[in-house]
Amino acid sequence: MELLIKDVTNKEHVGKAVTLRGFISNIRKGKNNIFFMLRDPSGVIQCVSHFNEKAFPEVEKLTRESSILVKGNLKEDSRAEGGYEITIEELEVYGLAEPFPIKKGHKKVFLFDNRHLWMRSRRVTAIMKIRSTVFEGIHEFFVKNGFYEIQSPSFVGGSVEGGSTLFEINYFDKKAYLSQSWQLYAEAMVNSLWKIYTVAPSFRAENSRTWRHLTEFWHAETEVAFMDLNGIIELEEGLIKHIVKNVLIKNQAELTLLKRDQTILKNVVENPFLRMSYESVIDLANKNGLKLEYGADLGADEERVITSKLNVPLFAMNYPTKLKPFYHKPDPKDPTHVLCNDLLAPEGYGEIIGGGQRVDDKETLIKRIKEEGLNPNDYNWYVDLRRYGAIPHSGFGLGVDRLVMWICKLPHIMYATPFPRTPRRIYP
Ligand code: NSS
Repeated sequence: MELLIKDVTNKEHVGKAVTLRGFISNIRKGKNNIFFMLRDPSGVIQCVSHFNEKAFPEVEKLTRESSILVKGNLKEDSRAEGGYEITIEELEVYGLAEPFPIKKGHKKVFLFDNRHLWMRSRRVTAIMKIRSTVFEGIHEFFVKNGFYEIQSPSFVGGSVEGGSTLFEINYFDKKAYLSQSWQLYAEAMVNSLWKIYTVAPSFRAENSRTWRHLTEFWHAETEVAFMDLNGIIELEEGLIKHIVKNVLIKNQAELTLLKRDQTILKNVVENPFLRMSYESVIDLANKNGLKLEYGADLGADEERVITSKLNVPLFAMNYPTKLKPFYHKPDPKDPTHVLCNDLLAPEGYGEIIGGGQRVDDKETLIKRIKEEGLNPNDYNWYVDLRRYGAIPHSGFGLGVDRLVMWICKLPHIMYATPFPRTPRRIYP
């Protein structure tokens, strides 16, 4: 079995020959020896070759980011990072690297232009490991709770989240769009499967260019039959708690490397989330210095102010109907508001989830579609779902990149995703 650095850096292997593959992350050539750090997905280890013992002409040619196989004797060395060192006995070079373009102190644009190389840095690797735990946690949570995983198409004929962020594409002789959300299809599939989820990319032609918008983002969505707004809020809270708990258990090394203060993450796992009506959220914003009127929409800037002093997430509930898409169910007690929620992450991050209860009667749905200036005929199949045995149902969508950004406390969503897509960036 092939071993990684984490598997061999223990007392059991000291004094024995170990074989490792990896990349050279740091190299120092002296008169009598060469030291370098070998890096693999699990960590780094110092390797040394003393010229007086056994000469390796290949060693002298090694460069930063060359890929190699090393065989040598493992010993403890308290001066080396990680506490161990390998004295090289055999060496094989897979690829000798040209001078590596990435050095300390580069600006953001240069780093994202070289994202394919920058990926190898320890910081980016740590973020991607946390991201992996987040995806694992999503699947684990839904599977454990008896959900079916099911997919919807990415080529679609209409909008879910408003026309302004639709990506239009040529689809032979027709117009088509890239999916903004699986939701409308989920509402069809929920009638047979009752508890469903998906994890897939969604697309938005967002020109807002904020620190939290991508044009392609990963969307974890769920839809549940016979569930109301309160039920879906509990499900959201359970999911976020499960994911954050998993990260705290599995990613201590990465959170430490990122210097992430874990107090709030622990709070999130241990304490109930806050719940507030839209109006109370506006009041809270105004207490914190904003001057918002009832009816104002909340964007990145407003949510930053609202959440910057929170230490658990906040459910902002029951928004005015005109602020939300047609599929939200108007509150029977006050139809000027809908049974929706946005989950706002603390520490200034704001919305990570949007969801709520769906319109379940045909007349209201057609009326709401028209009010949004859309043509009900384009949504015939969706209206059908209210013609043939409509049921109460609810769902939500979690922006996974936004969640990773908050968990890692990153300054921009681009850092949270491997190869970010924004209005300005499609390379590499
Ligand atoms: O537009 S949402 O608020 N809601 C929906 O798409 C619903 N149709 C989901 C559902 O009920 N099945 O988007 C959901 C989340 C939102 O809270 C963000 O966290 C994320 O998706 N989102 C984004 N992340 C990154 N970039 C962009 N542009 C983006 N847009 C939404």
